[in-house]
Amino acid sequence: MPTTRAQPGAYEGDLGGGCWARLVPGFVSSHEQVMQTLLGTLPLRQEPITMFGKTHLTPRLTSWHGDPGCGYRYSGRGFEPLPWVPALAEIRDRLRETTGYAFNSVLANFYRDGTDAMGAHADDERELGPARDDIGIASVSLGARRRFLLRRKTGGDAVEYALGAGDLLVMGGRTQSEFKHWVPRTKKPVGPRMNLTYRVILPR
Ligand SMILES: O=C(O)CCC(=O)C(=O)O
Repeated sequence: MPTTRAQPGAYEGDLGGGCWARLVPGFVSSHEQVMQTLLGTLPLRQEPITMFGKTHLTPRLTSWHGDPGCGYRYSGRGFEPLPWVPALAEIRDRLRETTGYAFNSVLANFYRDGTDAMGAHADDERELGPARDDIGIASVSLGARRRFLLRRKTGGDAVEYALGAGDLLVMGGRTQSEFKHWVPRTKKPVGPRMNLTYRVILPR
């Protein structure tokens, strides 16, 4: 699959058509320590999800946190958030300042090794905001680097990042409407990685 590698270093990526992604390398400097704290705190587990009429367990561990009422539906299931824990709230506050988005929820994904993955999808559910044409997602990756690909729903080349080690990728504007993203499985030996995607959930 053809890919375009994202530039290293802080990077303002205009993807065209009101879509953009911005990479901030090493946003969380003590990323291994934060990951260990979160591993000891979050009730991470494999969730059953239903896709194309079949129910299976997610190939990664997850935990959903946020303000009360920030419920979220995906893959045919509704999730009510667990309360914030200090390490997640601390990063949320820095992200609010850095990006200007009023994040009120976060999904933690833990990839134990290269067999854990995330399939191609867009975070384009109706409850995400702050606006239909500006869905703000801040994705913070702790631990090992994994490939993260971003490609237009209509096809074409993918933009590829190697996200880990405290990197932050902010996606905004119409990116979720126009692009899909995914973290593929790998046969290469890779260490554990945790990804935190901060989101803005609109009130119901
Ligand atoms: O692990 C990642 O980098 C991607 C996570 C993701 O796509 C999501 O939570 O929607």
